[in-house]
Amino acid sequence: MASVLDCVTDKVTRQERLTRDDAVALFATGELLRLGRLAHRVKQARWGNRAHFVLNRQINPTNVCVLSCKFCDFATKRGRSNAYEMTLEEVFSRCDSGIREVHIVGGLHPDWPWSYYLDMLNGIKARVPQVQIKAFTAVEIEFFSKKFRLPIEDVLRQLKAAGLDALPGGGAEVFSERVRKALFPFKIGAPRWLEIHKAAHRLGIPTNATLLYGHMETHEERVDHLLKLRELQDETGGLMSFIPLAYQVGKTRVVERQASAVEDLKTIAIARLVLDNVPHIKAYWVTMGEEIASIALSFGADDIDGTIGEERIMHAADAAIPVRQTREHLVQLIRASGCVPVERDALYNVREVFENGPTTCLSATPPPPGFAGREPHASVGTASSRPGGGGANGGVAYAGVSNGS
Ligand code: V47
Repeated sequence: MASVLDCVTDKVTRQERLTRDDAVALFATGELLRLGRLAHRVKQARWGNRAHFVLNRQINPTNVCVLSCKFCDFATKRGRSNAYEMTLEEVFSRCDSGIREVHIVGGLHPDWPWSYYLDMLNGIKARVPQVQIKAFTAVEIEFFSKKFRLPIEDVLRQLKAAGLDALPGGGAEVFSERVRKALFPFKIGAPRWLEIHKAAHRLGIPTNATLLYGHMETHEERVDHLLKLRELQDETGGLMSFIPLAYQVGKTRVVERQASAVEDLKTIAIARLVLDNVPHIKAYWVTMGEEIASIALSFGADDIDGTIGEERIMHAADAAIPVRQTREHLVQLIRASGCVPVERDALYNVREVFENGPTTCLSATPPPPGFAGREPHASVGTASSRPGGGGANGGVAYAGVSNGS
């Protein structure tokens, strides 16, 4: 009898879309390596041996938040000992000229004025004009709209005029009303998240999409999440990247243990197969750990995010991984997985391709203190520059995928 992998391999070869039943069955397969190989072949058809990374800096301006989601260790209330609020100068001090992307996600602060956010983006662009700003999840956009009594389109237009280049994928959690009611009842659900991303795409702002997995969701709910994103992408084409975020157990302890490596790899591979219209699948090393993230580059992922610099959301939930990586380490991590490292910007324009270079033995040891992910180019093998090349939607999924395993 044909296995689910036999059927799915045939479909992929015929460039036929996977159904909900296919994807749910793939989560139950025992043929992990075969699933990974198929997803890897689809990734290779689009990106060859390349794997992307970005020199970025993550900024979480405050953890003060009007919401109290049951899975979130990051959010707190004003006046509590762990609460912090960055001044604009503190935000600016984190934007050095060696980075290509700032990624800004924070709590929903009850008192900050609208001008704080606009001044933040304007101020970053004034200081480091070449840096692209990926900022504010759909949940934050909805909050701004309600708090400052502006239609979503106006919020996005004003942020764009101030320097916004893209929206991060957060706030999607998992598109299930059952899970929303249990874990984040006061946060927007799927319909509003999707509407906000559609509005961004209409205004020419590309976005990412995340999935928070490994808590109380079922495989069916994970698949339904992917299908909603595929539908959105069919309509707008504005998604750049899909990022599954493994739930960090921390103190919220919705479940006792983080998702297994097998779950991580299956989620990446199935996302690559189901999201045939989303160009990039990101293995986020902060939540997966760098070892699984580098293996995920052979399971359909083509991106490992970036140097990060300082991350507080997952680290509030006790993520074990160091807070920052050097450019050299990411290059070596990608090389060690057999891929060609490609440095990109926030919009997936190619900046440098590291074609040749030594693959050294890697240890997972954190970089020395004070290393802020900013390395001289010459230190990392041989790089060939292609500024402005590539782009978010390069390549065509499935082309050149052959049958067999
Ligand atoms: O929506 C919160 C998640 C998201 C936990 O666009 C947690 O490239 C795991 O937007 N365990 C925000 N996840 C982060 C975000 C993001 C992250 C990486 C890349 C991109 C991108 C965007 O963080 C939230 C929520 O789903 N989150 N707490 C936790 N304990």
